[in-house]
Amino acid sequence: MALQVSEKLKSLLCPSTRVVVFTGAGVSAESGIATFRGAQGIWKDFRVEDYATPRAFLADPRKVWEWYNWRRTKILEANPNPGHEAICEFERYFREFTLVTQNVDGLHDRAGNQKILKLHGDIWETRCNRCCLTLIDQAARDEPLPPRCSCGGNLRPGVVWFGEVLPERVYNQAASAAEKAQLFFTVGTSAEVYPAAFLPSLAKQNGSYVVEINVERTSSADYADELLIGKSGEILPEILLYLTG
Ligand code: BJW
Ligand code: ZN
Repeated sequence: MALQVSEKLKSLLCPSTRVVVFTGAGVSAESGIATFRGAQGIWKDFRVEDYATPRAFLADPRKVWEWYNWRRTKILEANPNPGHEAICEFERYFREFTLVTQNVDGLHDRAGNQKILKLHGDIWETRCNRCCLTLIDQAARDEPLPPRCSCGGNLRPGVVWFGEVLPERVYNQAASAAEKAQLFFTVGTSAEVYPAAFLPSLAKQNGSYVVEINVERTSSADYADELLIGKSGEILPEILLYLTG
């Protein structure tokens, strides 16, 4: 059956609407990348404290790198899905469009989005703990692990761990886009991790029409104007059918 969307949402699907799409791990689930929370989530098998904090990296950088290498390999085996592709079409269609993602997998880049605000960094970046030199990798890192920078510091994955601040400029740009948005999609995120999770409510407080796309209700559903329950790889392509012109 065709997706049912409100008249209000249909009226907003025109090129002049200011749109933000805010994504989380659920968008990549149909590409075969595990989400973090829930029954099949990464945190069921790997404790946050052992892999995704600065303290974990200091305690055992080799273990953390082996985990990121495993995740990099999984991501290389995956491809963008129809949800990523639809979001790329949105960027082409809406004149003022902002993609804000919590995902580090690079699948939005591979789908073709040109401008992406990455709140939690990028798994393909490698950064020196000491001198902040940043490199872009194409694959898992070879031995020795942890890799070393020429300055003698340890290189680390360029992602944002718990207890670390988000890249300030990126977050400010995302917050500003959320404040100005007329239509805000929150897609495939549990909206449990802050400060990213403030964005949908920030948009709502500033008058945006908030649409949640998720396989289940999340805490964002309490204030979303419209809930589209289902897989993002199915719902987003159906929304494309309503774009005019
Ligand atoms: C589908 C689907 C399909 C499935 N279609 N949908 C304010 C209040 C409370 C706590 C805090 C606060 N401010 C800060 C905190 C602490 C902390 C935090 O938020 N803790 C909470 C968990 C309680 N935040 C931080 O530490 C952040 N830093 C910070 O605040 O700095 C300031 C500061 C510093 C020092 C002291 C004090 C303050 C940093 C957060 C970094 C998060 N990093 C991670 C790991 C990234 C690297 C990596 O990948 O290795 O980011 S954690 C992980 O969660 C990852 C994600 O980006 C993030 C969000 O997860 P996401 O994307 O929502 O995934 P899931 O799995 O949760 O949800 C998937 C959803 O998809 C589900 O809803 C499914 O139903 C759905 N779904 N299939 C559609 N096919
Ligand atoms: Zn260095």
